[in-house]
Amino acid sequence: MNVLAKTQQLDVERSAFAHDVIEGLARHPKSLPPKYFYDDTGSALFEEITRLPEYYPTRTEISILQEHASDIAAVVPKGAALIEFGAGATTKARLLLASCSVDTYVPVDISEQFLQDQAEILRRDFPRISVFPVIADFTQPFELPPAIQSMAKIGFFPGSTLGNFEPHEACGFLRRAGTILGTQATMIIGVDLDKDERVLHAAYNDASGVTARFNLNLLTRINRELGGNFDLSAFAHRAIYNRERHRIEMHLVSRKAQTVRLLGRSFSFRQGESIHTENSYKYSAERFIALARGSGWASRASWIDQDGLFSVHALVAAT
Ligand code: AVI
Repeated sequence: MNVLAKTQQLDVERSAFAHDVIEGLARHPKSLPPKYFYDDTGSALFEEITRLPEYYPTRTEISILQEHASDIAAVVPKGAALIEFGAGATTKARLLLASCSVDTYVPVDISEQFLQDQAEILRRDFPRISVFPVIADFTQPFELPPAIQSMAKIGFFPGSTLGNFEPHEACGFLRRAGTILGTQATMIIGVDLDKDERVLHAAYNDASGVTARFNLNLLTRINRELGGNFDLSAFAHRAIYNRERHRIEMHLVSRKAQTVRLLGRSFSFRQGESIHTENSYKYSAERFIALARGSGWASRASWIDQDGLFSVHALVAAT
């Protein structure tokens, strides 16, 4: 992308961010979309979260992928293309690339620089695998590279990112993925399981406060990119489990009555008023399979760790 195109894209991204923040803070109750957590600092803080002792999902999913590597390889046809929706740290894709007979890896992500860097490292580490990065928002329809058209396609969506979608959005994502991947596709997807509230509470209220910094960084980003004047010390991180809706909710709670200004507008907060910043839905294996079924996919296999914390599912396009 040339410099002008890049500047224009940054303008579009900034105005979408401005629009979503203004709209979210004008709502009752106030909310902000979780996708804006991931600026450079937010992405680094999320990487830190994945290594916390309390945050079980990442290490548990990796252990499932390792332990069941040969069963997972059995659902992957020879010479298939692995298409990863949102390619963060490629640790999990690497496990599949090492154990499955995949010829081609297609990471799909919005961040061009990150994708190109990861692609280069992967090409070096897996010289027999062709890498075709696709720069796209994976929550929207996108085209697969023509070079993989005739190959069997395996979608990969690890990390329980699906849990950050509202159930109807999760359904929409799975349907779109089905359209993109085609009727013969398989999808390997990681889904966090519903469990003891204390385990969930600890995972999102870690003792060292990394999740709090991750949550508050959203306000830092608004201050920097949209000229806001949020006082970070006047907001507290709170994560609670909403049992009826099977979800962890993250909030930023105003410690006092205050007014915040950004982009020429004012937003008033009562003491104790919250900005709802994220939902992280937790599923039972059965509820997830029912959701997948209603979204055009049938369950082929499911793998769960021995403590029942996390699940990895292989889905096939339902006919
Ligand atoms: C990215 N996503 C699956 C994480 C989760 O667990 O919902 C984001 C996160 N939020 C707080 N901690 C981690």
